[in-house]
Amino acid sequence: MRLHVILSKAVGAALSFLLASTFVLFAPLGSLSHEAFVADAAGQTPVAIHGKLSVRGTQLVDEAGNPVQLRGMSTHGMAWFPDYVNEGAFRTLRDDWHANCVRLALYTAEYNGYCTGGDQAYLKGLVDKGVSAATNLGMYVIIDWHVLNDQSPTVYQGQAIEFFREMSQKYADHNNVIYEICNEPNGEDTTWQQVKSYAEAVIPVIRENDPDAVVIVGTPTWSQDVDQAATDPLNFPNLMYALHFYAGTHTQWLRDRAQQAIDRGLPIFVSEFGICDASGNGGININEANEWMKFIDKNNLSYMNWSLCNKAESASAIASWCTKTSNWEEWELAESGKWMRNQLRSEPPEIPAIAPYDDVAGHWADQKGYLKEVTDRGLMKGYTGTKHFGPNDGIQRGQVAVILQRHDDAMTAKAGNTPATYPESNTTPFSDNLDKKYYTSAMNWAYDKQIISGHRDTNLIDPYGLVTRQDLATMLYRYACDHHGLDATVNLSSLNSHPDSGAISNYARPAMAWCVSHDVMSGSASDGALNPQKPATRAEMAKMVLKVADLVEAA
Ligand code: IDC
Repeated sequence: MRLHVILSKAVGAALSFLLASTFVLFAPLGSLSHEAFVADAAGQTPVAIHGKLSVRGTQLVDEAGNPVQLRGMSTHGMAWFPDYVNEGAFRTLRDDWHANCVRLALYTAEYNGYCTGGDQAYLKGLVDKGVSAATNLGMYVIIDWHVLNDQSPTVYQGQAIEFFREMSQKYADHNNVIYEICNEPNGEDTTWQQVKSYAEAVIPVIRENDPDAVVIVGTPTWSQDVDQAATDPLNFPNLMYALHFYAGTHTQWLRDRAQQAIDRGLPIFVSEFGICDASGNGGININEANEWMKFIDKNNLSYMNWSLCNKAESASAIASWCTKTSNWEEWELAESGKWMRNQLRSEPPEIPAIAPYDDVAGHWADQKGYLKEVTDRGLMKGYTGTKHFGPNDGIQRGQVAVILQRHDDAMTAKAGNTPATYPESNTTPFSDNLDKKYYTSAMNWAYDKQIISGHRDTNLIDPYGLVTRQDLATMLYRYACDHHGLDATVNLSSLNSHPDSGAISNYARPAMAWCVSHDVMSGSASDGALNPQKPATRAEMAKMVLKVADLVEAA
C-alpha cells in the first residue's frame, strides 16, 4: 500500500483522500454503453446465431442444443399503439437495447379487440408487419393472443383456433415465430383444467401446420399459477408455461412458487412482466425488479417487458412526451424503459466483437491509433456483435472494472502465472453488483483490490454509473500505484496551471496530479481545462488505459 506515501506528500488532501480510498464517488444511474451484446450489422443476428428453438427439460435451447435466453419488449395492445410495430422500432430494440425478441400483443376483448368488433384484417396486418420486421432483423417474435378481460380463453376458443390455424399456416416455414395462445387466464372460476382443455384444442391445430414450433401457454390468475401447471402439465413437446409478474405487486412468494414449479420440471417463460405494480401504473420498484432478475438469470428464463409505448403509465418504456416510434435516445425513455435497456445491455455477450469499428472514422482517438491498439491488446472491445465502439459514450464503472482486470490478468499471464478467477456471483457487500453480469466478477476483483468501491450513502457500487474524469483518474492511480506499486509521489501544485483546477475535488487531487504528470490525462487542447467533473468517454478511457498499461508494464 502506497497510501502512507501520499499522506506524507500531500497532507492537505490526506483526509479527504483517505475517505475516498474507501469510497469512490457515486455517479448517477442510467447511462450509455457497455461491453456485451446481441445483434449486428454483418449478418450475425440472433436468429442467425441460434436458429430454430426447442424446449429441452425446463430450458429453451437453440438449434445447437445450447440454452438460450430470449429477452425483449412486448408491444402494448397493437390496436392502441400500432405505430410502434415497425422495423425501425425493432431495430432500435435489437441494436441499441440488445433485445433478441419482440412480443406482439393482440388483445382479444379490449379496445377494438380481435373478438369484440376490431377490424380483424387490419389487426392481422399488424401481426404480419411485426413478424416481417422481426424476421428481416433476425429477431424472435411472439404472437400473443392477449386474453385479459375475457378472463377465460375458452370464451373465444373458436376464434382462437381459426386465428392460430391461419398464423401457423402463414409462418410454418419461419424459425423465429413463437405462439403464445392465451396471455392471462384470470376469471375466478377459470381453472387450470379449463385452460388445459383450451390448449389441447388449439395446440394440435398449430402443430398440424408448424409441427415443432415453440408454444407458450398461460396459467390461471393472470399467469401466476405455474404450480398448477407443474402438478398437471400438458402432454406436448416444445411447450412452455407463462409466468407473469409485476415487481410492485408480486414478490418472493411468487418466485418461490415458480422455483418449485421449475424444480418439478416445468419449463417457464416470462412472456410479460413489469417493474411497476400490476395495474401497469404506480411506483417502480427497482429493488424487487433486481430480485426478479437474479431469479430469472439463475434459472435462465426468457423475459419480455411490458410495454413498448408512450402511454402515460409507469409500465411504458417511452417517455409520454416523446412521439418518436423508433431510434429513441436514452433520455427519451421513461424510467421503466431506461431500466430495461440497461438490464438488456448488461447481459453477457452472445458473439464476439467485430473490428474494425464503423463509428470511429475521423475520431481523434482513432486517428491517434488508440482504438486499434486498445482492441489489439485485448483491453477494450466494441459492443459485442456490432462494429460500434461508441467512442463518445460515457464509460461506466462496470466497464472500467472489466478493462482493468483484463490488463491485470494479461500481465499475470505474461509473467507465466495463472490469473485468479473471481466468482460470477457477487462477493462485494453491495447488492447492486448483480450475479452473472458482464461486470460481476470484474467488480468483485476491483473491490477486492480496492480500486473501486461503493458509496457509503447509498451502499451501492453502481456498475452502470458513468465515471467522471477525476474518478477515472482515481481508479487508474490506485491501479497503477497501490496495486502495481508505481511511485505515487505527486506535486499537487502542478495542477494550478490548469484553469479549472479549483473544480477538482480534494480526494481526487493526488490522482489527477499523478495522471497529468505521467501524461495519462491532459488538459483540453484549447484552454488546458481538465474537466474533472465531466464523464469520461470510452475514447478517453482507451487512451488513458493504454498510457497506464505502458507505465505499469515498463516498471
Ligand atoms: C394494461 C395496459 C393498460 C391497458 C390495460 C387494458 O398497461 O394501458 O389500459 O392493460 O386492460 C397485465 C396484462 C396487460 C396489462 C398489464 C398492466 O397482460 O394487458 O396492460 N398487466 O395492467 N397483466 C398484469 C399486468
